[in-house]
Amino acid sequence: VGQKGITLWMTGLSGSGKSTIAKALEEELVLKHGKHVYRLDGDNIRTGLNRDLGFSASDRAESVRRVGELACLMNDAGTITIVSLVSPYREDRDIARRRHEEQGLKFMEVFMDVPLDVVQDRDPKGLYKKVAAGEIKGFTGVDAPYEPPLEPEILLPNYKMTIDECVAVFLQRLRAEGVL
Ligand code: GGZ
Repeated sequence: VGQKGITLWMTGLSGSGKSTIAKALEEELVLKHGKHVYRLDGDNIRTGLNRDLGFSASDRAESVRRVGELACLMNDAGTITIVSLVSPYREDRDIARRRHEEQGLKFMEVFMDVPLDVVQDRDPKGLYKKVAAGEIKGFTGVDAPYEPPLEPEILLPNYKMTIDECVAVFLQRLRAEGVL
C-alpha cells in the first residue's frame, strides 16, 4: 500500500536542461497525478548537505555518493525522487545504481544527450563564456571529463524535443514501471 518510489537520475552537461525538465516533470506529477515528488539538484544540495564539497573528481564522487544515499532513503519512503546532477563519472553513477539495486529500489539513469556545442551556444548562465575566458577551470565537458552513460534507461536528446515531449517520455516509462 502507498506510493511506490523510484529514482530518476538525470545526468548531462551544464546547460543540458536537467533542471528545466526535472521541474516540468515534477509539476506534472504533483499537479496532474497527485504524486509525492522531490528534486535533488545542485541548488538545494550544494548549499547544504554538500556545502563542504567543490568540483574536484573526488569531491564530485563524494557528492554523487551522498545524493545517491539520500535518493535511496527518499525512494524507500515512497517518493518519486528526481536527481539532477552533472554527475560526470560513470563509476560514481554506477555506485548509486548498485546501492539502489542492493535494496530493491527502482532506479533509472536518464542521459540528457545534448552536444557540447549546443550547450555552449545556449549558455543560459554565461558559464561557458567564463570558461572560455579562463575564469573557471576544470569545467565539465571543456577541461574536465564527461563520461556519458553506456546503457541509460532513458536517452533524451532534449534539444530536438519540446519540454512536453520530454515529460511525456517520463510519464510513459513511469507507467510501464507501475509507478503511475
Ligand atoms: C561543472 C560546474 C563547475 C564545474 C560550477 N564543472 O549549469 P549549472 O552550473 O547550474 O550546473 C553546473 C553545476 C554542477 O554541479 P553538480 O553538483 O551538478 O556537479 S557534479 O555532479 O559534477 O558534482 C554549473 C556549476 O555547478 N558548476 N563549476 N567546474 N559544473
